[in-house]
Amino acid sequence: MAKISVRDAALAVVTGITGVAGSYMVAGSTPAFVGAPVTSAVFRSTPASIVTFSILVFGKFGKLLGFALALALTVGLFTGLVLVGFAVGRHVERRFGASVLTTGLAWGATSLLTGAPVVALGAAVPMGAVLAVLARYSASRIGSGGRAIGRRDVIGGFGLLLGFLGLAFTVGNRRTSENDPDSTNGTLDWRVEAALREAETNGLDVDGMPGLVSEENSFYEVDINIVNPTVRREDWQLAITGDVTEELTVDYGELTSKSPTYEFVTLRCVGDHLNGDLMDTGLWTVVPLAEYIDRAGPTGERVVLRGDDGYYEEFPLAALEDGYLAYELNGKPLPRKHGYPVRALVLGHWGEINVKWITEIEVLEESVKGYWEKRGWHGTGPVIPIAKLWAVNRLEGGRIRIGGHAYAGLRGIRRVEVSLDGGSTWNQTELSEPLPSRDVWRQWRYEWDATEETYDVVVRAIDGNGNVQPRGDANPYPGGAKGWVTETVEAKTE
Ligand SMILES: Nc1nc2c(c(=O)[nH]1)N[C@H]1C(S)=C(S)[C@@H](COP(=O)(O)O)O[C@H]1N2
Ligand SMILES: [Mo]
Repeated sequence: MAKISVRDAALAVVTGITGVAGSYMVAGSTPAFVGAPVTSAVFRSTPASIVTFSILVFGKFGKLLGFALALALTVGLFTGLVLVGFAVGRHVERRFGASVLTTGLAWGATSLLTGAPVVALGAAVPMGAVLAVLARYSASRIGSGGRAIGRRDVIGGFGLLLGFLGLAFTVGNRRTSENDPDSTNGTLDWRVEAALREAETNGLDVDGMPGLVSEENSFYEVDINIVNPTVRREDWQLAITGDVTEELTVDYGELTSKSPTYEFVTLRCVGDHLNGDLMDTGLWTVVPLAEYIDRAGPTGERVVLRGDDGYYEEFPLAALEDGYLAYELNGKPLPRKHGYPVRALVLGHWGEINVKWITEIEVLEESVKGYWEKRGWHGTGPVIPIAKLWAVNRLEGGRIRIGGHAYAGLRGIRRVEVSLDGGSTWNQTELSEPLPSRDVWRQWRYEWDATEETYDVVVRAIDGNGNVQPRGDANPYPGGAKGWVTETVEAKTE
């Protein structure tokens, strides 16, 4: 095997970067971007323990880290292709042999990975162009020495590369937002407006505490992939299959021809830390699933819900008695990252069975493991009650006001109690008026005159059945964090 010169390697890396950038430029953050299948392959093949660790320890940062790794791998893949092109191109008695060959390879590989041959040209053409330019620097062919590259060439080349990266990033981002559903036109339905107003009125006033309804943009997001699917309304279909008397499909037109209801539903990820923020509430436009399930006539007792991203979760069919298909969030089309055009909502359960971009409900007779359960999680059941401490206000005259949100799924929140002495004595807190939904959080607030310097504050929820929030392993893995949120509150800030 011929040795690869440093120069060839450097040229190959630059060409590889150009290809990835070119792909992003035409595809944006959609499945047609060459980084999408590579990132999903990386996530899927990463050992469960590492995925879990990076979710729990790094949170969003872990996702970014995974993305950076996958991008590097994609660049590596393209770089390899270019080197193959160089090696073979050496034997091609044409000046542009290597460029043509490499362009073809890059196009083929990208098409195969993304299944989008036309968009794949976005990766291949810029690579070919770079190589064609580089070929001019070569006396005969790339990969066989050629004219020495001077410092000015290198600086100029870097300038061009950076310029192209900037352009690709900007244009690609625009492509990404073109794939977001249009939520700018149209006015909110009056029922949505009324419900949102009620939530606004019910909200307790504590500085820095989130409202009773989360903004679409700040609503937490957990996905198995970095790049989310792009499903068009016109193409969306839900199939009910498996152990049923009659398989059936539902499309978007049929779903939205039903008169919808509007439900406040809180979602919480089983991976949420005790006082974490993987918990949010939306006002969802929904259609009950029960009618469709009944029509299909299930003969099994388990279901698998599948999403367009390859995600799937399995749980008892009975949970779908409180199951919905949701197609709007806060009166606007579901954002792409929350499952556009349609997602499942299963009241009272951990977030993970609320499958986004839902495509199939398969009824089964026997149970199988879902995506996260294969990775050791137990997140398909009802949520564990939680009271969060999300805001501390120091008021005039040495008064302290604290507040947060409490959630217990379908059991509801009856009380939230606060201890100022590490859990020896307990005080009742004020609760926000309940919203007219069955599976929604409440806010709590507590105020006192500070006479001491520090307080060991502990917060706990009591659910609608009178059960006190359980204590136990505070680690969210595998079945959700157990315990009471505690925080040392200083009367004065230094
Ligand atoms: N198709 C699909 N659905 C999914 C997921 C996913 O990765 N893919 N993540 C699940 C998890 S773990 C949670 S906690 C919720 C989060 O919903 P959100 O991102 O809209 O907040 O979606 C669930 N539904
Ligand atoms: Mo989750």
